[in-house]
Amino acid sequence: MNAHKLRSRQLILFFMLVLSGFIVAAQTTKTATDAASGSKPPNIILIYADDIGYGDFSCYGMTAAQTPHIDRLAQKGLQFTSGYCSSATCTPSRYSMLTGQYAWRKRGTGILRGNAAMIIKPGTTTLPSILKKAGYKTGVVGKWHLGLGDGTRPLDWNKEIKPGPLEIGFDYAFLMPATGDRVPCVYMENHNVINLDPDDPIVVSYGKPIPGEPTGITHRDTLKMDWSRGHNNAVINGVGRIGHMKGGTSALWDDETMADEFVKQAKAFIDRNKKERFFLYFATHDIHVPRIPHPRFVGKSGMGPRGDALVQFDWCVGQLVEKIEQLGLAEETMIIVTSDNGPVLDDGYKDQAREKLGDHKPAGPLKGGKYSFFEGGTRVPFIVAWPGTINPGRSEAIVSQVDFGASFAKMTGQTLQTDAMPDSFDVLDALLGKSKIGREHVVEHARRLGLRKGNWKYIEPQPQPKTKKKPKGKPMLFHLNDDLGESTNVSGKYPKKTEEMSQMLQKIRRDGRTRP
Ligand code: NG6
Ligand code: CA
Repeated sequence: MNAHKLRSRQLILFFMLVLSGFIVAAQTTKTATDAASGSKPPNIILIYADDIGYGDFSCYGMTAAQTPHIDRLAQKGLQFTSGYCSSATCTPSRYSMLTGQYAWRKRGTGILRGNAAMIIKPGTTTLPSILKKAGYKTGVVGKWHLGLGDGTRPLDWNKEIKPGPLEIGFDYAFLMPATGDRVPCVYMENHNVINLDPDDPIVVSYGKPIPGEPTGITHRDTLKMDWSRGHNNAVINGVGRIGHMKGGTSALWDDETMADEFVKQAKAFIDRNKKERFFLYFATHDIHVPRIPHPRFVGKSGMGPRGDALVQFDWCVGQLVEKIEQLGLAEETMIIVTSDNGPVLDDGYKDQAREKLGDHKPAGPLKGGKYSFFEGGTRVPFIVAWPGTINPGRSEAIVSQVDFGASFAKMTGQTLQTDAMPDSFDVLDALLGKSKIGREHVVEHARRLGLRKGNWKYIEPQPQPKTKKKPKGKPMLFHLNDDLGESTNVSGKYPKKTEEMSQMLQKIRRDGRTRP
């Protein structure tokens, strides 16, 4: 063999080595993705209930009515007893879940009006943007309530509206823009209101009434469901709402068929994307007020509209599970069911939620509910099912919805940048039932902040106006093992523990982040 031939052989060998190196590297990356979960990352359906409490499903102790579809899902999956949303109301919980940042860190993330600007800036790392990066088709169907548009000018509902979900990581959106009790009472698909007649444009006002339009005050005796507080501006479909609205008659939603519509749109999204990996954020209106379920659910719970809306929610869950099973995707799909905040009875309409409650305890053994810094405000039902991968059972691990971002980044083989999702922890092993330990602590947010660490729960004293020197009121401390119902404040008995928790919460505030 001459020197030239030898050199070219050496060269070929060298290239083969380099090439095999690449193949090994590529395989390592792929296995890294797979190794995180033990198998290929699944489709994800995140079913997000509105105002459903810790005790509102039969698998979480409700006996007054049954939620068979949710129970079946829970039997196939992991049922968490310490699963949290981040705040005791809707907008901040949704903000935290999608951005991985506690909402109380950011101004303007309280309950939004129906014409508010979007509070998540395009360019922010979000739950959908993480999954989109991993190749998922991402969609949102249902309640948004995170604002729309950039706030530079008032929203014009008759034109294209941007930015919205499509600008922060979703490929598709079918929305109720704010809440069921807020105008405009129309559906949007991607950037536009649907079924709108240009000759009957939508006018929305969150200030003055619109002259000539009926309101819940002027036409109170015509209402299908009377209001108890607020909810007396525009009358849409015989129900008083928050905010004034005129026009858009052909685009108005129908309250009774809203759940059916969302299920239909969710199924269509799944059908369109069944051959690829998809993430569906399915945010129901149920069981928020006004509670006007379809007639086929009326009377089914024996607890009036609130209970009937719960039965309707259970039906929605059953529909999506069935769809996935029909497509043969059960073992490739993770389904999560959880809620945006704790339960409430009278939330502004006379719908007999209290009168017909009987013995049912919407927050189960917990104290408080929606708007509350006690456990009932933010500890919510939390079910994660992925047949074939997650072993069925119960988990006491502390997990929060704010963790979905970091956990699913891990599941799809991604590393979050340091400044992204500052409060999102990777608790994937806990979500998959491989670990009994989730996060060490979680901040609970209502009017004040609470901190749960292990089985201790601390609630800060009422913040005082800046002019006063020292905060008035007392901090609260509970030991949840002995006192899950937060009935006995033991801060006097454990002053050191109280101080330690207070310091810790102050540090969490100061640091601007909790993820290392
Ligand atoms: C309150 C509303 C309540 C509900 C809540 C938001 C009144 C009197 N109360 O201001 O009905 O809409 O806001 O709920 O108007 S949430 O689940 O979207 O946070
Ligand atoms: Ca809510």
